[in-house]
Amino acid sequence: MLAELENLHAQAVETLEKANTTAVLEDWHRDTLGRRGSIYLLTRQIGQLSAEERPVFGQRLNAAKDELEAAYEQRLAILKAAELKHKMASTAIDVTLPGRSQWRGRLHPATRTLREIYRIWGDMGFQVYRSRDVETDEYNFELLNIPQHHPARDMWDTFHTTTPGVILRTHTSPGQIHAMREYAPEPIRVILPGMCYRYEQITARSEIQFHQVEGLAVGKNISLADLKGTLTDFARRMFGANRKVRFRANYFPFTEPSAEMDVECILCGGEGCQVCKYAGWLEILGCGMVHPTVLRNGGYDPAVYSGFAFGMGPERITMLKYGIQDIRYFWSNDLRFLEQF
Ligand code: FA5
Repeated sequence: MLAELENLHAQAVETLEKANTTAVLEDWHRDTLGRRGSIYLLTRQIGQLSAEERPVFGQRLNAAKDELEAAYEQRLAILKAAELKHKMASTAIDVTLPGRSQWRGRLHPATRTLREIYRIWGDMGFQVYRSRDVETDEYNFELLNIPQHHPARDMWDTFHTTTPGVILRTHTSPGQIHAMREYAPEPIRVILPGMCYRYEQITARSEIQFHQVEGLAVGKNISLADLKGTLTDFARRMFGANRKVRFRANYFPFTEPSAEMDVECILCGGEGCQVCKYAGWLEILGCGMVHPTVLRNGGYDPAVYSGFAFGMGPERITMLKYGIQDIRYFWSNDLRFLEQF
């Protein structure tokens, strides 16, 4: 049995030296000195020895255990140090490397224009009034003086929901009625921004969804001169101090008289270019004095109150400002386009 002990001891020393990771070393400890380990199992056989052999064997066994335990501790310290060194080397941070720049998001070009529009109208005392995207036929058309079968409905074909009479708004003008009904008979100065939807052919200048910013001022003694002056001031603040504007007569069922406002072409300064189709002018909005029927529908007496309203398209304005040739870029989610702003 003593020979067996010496043999196991020699084997254990040999395998210990080969253990090259702490995990392997732990296995070695379990298989050698653990409660089911080869050395430990020998202790159980002591009972088979004679009384004289027992102390000799016991002494040698304890000495062998102590030797192996010490060798194990020593090896463990070496392996742990090596593993720590390796870990530190592989996760080291090179503080001399140049930093990686952060990827920064940016605002959508339409959002930038919208915010600029809010700021300008805010400076002129207009508040933002939010109104719903899903509207009733009544608000989108009828209360705006566009009854069923009115030919003007052809200009604003829309998307219908499964609920009869509930549609996606074709313009922000129904918000005029909501605002008037909320504020009447107080004076109003609001802008109503939001998404509009039209069932029409998509072209380089027309999308099926686009923003509009509506404007509404209602009070006593508001005249066409106020409309012209306010919108001219807006154009100057938006496009530059010396920008010329002109008003052309137009027709909208909810304003009387109605007009469209053009600004001198932003790109060529009125000389004539591809963007303004050599006209020197660009149309940016529709406007007019609020129709008496609409005032009445909003809760104001048209004999006492008057008002002006306008509706502009921020995407079209953005196209003019940056020389963008196609409106479809706005909602196509192409980063090559969006990253230019
Ligand atoms: C209207 O929608 C009127 N509600 C505007 C108005 C308000 C007039 C208040 C008088 C008083 P119009 O259909 O022209 O009018 O649209 C107004 C603006 O919305 C246009 O000048 C244009 O800039 C933008 N717009 C209209 N249709 C589209 C489209 N399909 N794609 C992108 N922009 C559009």
